[in-house]
Amino acid sequence: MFNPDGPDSEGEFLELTNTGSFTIDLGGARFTRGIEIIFDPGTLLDPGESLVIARVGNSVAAAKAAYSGALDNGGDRLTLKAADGSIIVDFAYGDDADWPDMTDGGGYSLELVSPNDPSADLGSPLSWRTSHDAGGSPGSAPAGLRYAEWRASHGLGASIGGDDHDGDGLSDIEEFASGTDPVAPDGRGTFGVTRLGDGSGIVVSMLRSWDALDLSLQIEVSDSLSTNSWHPVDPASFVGSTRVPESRADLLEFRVTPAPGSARQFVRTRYTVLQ
Ligand SMILES: [Ca+2]
Ligand SMILES: [Ca+2]
Ligand SMILES: [Ca+2]
Repeated sequence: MFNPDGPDSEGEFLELTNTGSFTIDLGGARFTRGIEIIFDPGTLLDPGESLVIARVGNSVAAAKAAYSGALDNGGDRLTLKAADGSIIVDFAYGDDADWPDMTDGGGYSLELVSPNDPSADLGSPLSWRTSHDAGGSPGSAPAGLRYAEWRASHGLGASIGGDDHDGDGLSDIEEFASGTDPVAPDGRGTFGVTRLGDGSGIVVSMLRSWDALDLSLQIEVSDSLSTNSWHPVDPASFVGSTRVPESRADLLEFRVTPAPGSARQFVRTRYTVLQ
């Protein structure tokens, strides 16, 4: 939470989670960019455990340690180094239009889409989402359902790729992504296309439900539809994500323009359930 809707000195926080399988000793580790804190000796983080830190004088109940300095409201680079000087994490977040709009003073926190993915690019706005609830979830797991839990909650068995239980044209996983009902025909698509006013291409949009926890969305493009021609769209084409409260989802938008010299471009969405 880099820019809370109240005073930054009270509401800012940062949550560190050990996603590995060994206990981490943070004693002597310190942030060398962005904020200032040196962790006390004996600060251990077990696998799956989280540690919330917040500004000196904060009112974040879950905070276990305090830092000086601040998470800049205009974006910041954060570097955490271990006691031996090796870099644990180093990335920059931003507040431009391609970063989730409600996290920049709107009362919501930035949360990782796939916190257990060590290859996630923390500097990319595509790796982050708006927190499920206002205030974020410092010290507790994010709200929502994993795909298997969501299927079970609707009485569906194990997933078979391409399932469309209610036959409404939306696959089960697309219903999970968009927050629609997989056992009742909805008849509303989640994939939108708008032509750019200057004719240079299109904007592709799709919903990502607040409740979908372990889901990755990717836009892929092709100029021929042949199997090997599909490739992920350039991350720079990500326009941003906007909250759509009536759908309980975020609307993700990508700008897609045909490659120079190609007459056609095809676009598809790939949904992946994260491990
Ligand atoms: Ca701030
Ligand atoms: Ca369906
Ligand atoms: Ca449905």
